[in-house]
Amino acid sequence: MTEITAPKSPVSAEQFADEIREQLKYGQGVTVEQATPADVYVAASQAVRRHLMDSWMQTQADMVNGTTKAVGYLSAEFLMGKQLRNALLNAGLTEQFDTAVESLGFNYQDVIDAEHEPGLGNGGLGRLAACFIDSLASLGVPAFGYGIQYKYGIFEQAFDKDGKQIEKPDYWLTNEEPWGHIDYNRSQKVSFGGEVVEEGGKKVWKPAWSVRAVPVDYMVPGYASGRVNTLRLWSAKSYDEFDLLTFNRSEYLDAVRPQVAAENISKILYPEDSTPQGKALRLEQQYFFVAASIHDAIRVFYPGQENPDLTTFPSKICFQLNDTHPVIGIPELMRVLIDEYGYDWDTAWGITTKTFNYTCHTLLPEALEVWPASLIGELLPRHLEIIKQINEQFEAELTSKHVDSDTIKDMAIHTGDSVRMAYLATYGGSHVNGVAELHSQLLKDVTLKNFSDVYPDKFTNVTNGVTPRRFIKLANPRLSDLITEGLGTDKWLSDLELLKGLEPLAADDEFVKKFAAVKQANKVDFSNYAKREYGFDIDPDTMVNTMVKRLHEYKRQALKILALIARYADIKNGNMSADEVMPRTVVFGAKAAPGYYLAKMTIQLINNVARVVNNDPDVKGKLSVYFPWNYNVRLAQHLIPATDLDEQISQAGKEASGTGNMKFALNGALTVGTLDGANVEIRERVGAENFFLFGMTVDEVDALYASGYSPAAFYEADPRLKQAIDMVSDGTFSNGDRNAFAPLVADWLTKDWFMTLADFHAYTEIQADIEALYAQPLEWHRKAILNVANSGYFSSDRSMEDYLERIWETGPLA
Ligand code: 26V
Repeated sequence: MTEITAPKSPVSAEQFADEIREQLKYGQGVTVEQATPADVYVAASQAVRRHLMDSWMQTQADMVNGTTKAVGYLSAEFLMGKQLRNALLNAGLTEQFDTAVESLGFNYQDVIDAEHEPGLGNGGLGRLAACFIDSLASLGVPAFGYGIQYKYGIFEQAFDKDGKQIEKPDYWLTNEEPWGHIDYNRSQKVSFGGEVVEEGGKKVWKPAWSVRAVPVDYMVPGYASGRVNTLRLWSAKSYDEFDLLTFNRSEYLDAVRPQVAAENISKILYPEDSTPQGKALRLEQQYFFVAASIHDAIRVFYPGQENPDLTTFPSKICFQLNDTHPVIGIPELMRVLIDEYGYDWDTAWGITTKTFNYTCHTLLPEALEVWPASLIGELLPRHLEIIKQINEQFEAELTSKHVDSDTIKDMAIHTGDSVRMAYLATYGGSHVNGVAELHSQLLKDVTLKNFSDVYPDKFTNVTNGVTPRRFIKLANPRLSDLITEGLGTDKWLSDLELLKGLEPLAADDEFVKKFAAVKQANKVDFSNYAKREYGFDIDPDTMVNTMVKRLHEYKRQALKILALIARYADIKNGNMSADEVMPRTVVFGAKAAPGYYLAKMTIQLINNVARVVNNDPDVKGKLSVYFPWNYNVRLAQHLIPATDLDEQISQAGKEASGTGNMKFALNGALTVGTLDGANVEIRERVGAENFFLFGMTVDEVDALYASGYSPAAFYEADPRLKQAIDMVSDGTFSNGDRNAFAPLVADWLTKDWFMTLADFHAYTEIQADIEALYAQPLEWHRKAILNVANSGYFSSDRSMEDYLERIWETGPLA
């Protein structure tokens, strides 16, 4: 007997159909006959929201009235993905929905497809935030996600006829958006600019202009917890009235700053995900959502109190800083406590440092935000003063700890015209964590070494995780059913370590065959999806080999494409006999930051390699390459379950964690990867024999740099590499144009900052192992099962437990 514990609402399909009908009538004013799938989507969403409403209100009440500390996850990005299926799952209404919608005369997939995915994030960092709030709700921990409701999310990617990326605005709010509740009555005023004056011995900030931060609330339903938390995304609105105060000081232009300027603040998500550009608007965005959130938390936890005792604030809520983006919250809380509530500096500092914790998500030095002090001074003059004072206190503290003066200089939070946000976050909070063991170690040893020497106890690790609800249950229903059958229970969905119970089944040929059949059916599904959405002809009987992630040099899509070209040349030149070639379909998905020249050129190269390879009869049936445009959460949910082999091939020491790697392992793909980020831990858990490891280690990378890396030497030494690069420069993939990819080739041969050429040989060597295993399907799938069975650790529920224990010191509501 299989034990089923998934939430199941007592509401019948007929009742739910009536609710949808009613919602269509009273919400949208259409009859079922008039309704489109998009109407039904809105109506069904509103209906399911009603089912979650009591739990939502109860959770808020229990949070405010109880004594359990809440978590405020401050993040500039929440990459939520589509909401309807997830809400139905957690409300226990999935089956009723499917039946109800069909009974109303609609295809349920059409209704699901009518939802436009909110792309309010760039990649891993934003998706992680979404997984984390899902897990907090599922654990019953009171939490807010605090962020920005951008009007335009991450751009929609298209390719032009030459295979170049073009970016189109993603206006995701064109159609009615049933999930966000705009709560005008709980707006916050956020101010900017102006000056600081002394009044009666006190510093008083006289801002020049203000915007209204309007909260848009999204339900975050937990799985089987009966709890519903809130994602509160702030939207900027202008105040229609003049700011009379400013106006009287005759700063006429400031006072009438056009409405658009105010509303620009939440207009668009910045599409760079590694190189901060130091743009004023981005700093405005950061301050905007953080200031609104801090005031909101005070309003929520001290309702109606004129003079709240804010020394208790750290026992009500702790704020997690998702990377440096919300770090301006540290001086903001200081300002609020001192200027608005009259606390002295030391009391304010005690409250602030207890309230904040910081997660670092990178190892690339250029991704650590540094703001020009002059810009902060212009936009937030009072905050700059506070930052300077924090820095003075910090330097005095270091001196008293006998840190030498050179080191103190290196550690300065404010120096010259720079404010280093990572340093401010490290000093101004209680804990700092990296996102995988290797990453946390490198933070301590390299990136934040001085800080870890002085404050060793602040540093900890929490390895990332992903939510099994979205990335297994919703994305891969076939595998979910098989897991439940294999384990005899569906409890693994809230306790993912139970997957361990599948381990013995890897030795059971019957189970392995069922597992293989699931993968095959997913591949057929994906092939149909790719045909429908992209016009691709993917052969589901080939190995599906996927590389999906942002396009960045350090992630080394170039390594994959060069190896692919080498393989193409081998087949074409007859270096491999037909039966030696394991047919492969390589699938790429990646967006490049619009201003990232080499990344965009890499996209163009991949598209052109795909064009040439896919049209060459000599390799037909052996090798094909597809690059579905606009990789997003929806595409991930289709592609990951259909993948046999996943690529995690970043240069060692560069990928902080990766979370795609976890999603693939949990869906029964094998990984080819380097010892980087969470790959290290995945390999440890699934077993070295079930992971295709290649490439230099962090130490080897460092040693090669130190000895003077010459990519040209690798080019000369490896004829296959040489040929692959030569084919890029001789016009093979650019209709004879020898210049098309010249900048890319020049970079490989002279700089190759991430040592693609140095790892090329090892990467091509490991392919033989991969193909030898794939030629034995039963053995391949056995290993895939062992990946699933041993990846339970990578649930974001476990990540949340680790944060709760090591950092937040709180837990579920009673
Ligand atoms: C930086 C910037 C800078 C300027 C404007 C926009 C923007 C947006 C995001 C970022 C942060 C980049 C850091 C990041 O995304 N890190 C990724 O975090 C994942 C979750 O922890 C992790 O799995 C990836 O390895 C890591 O690259």
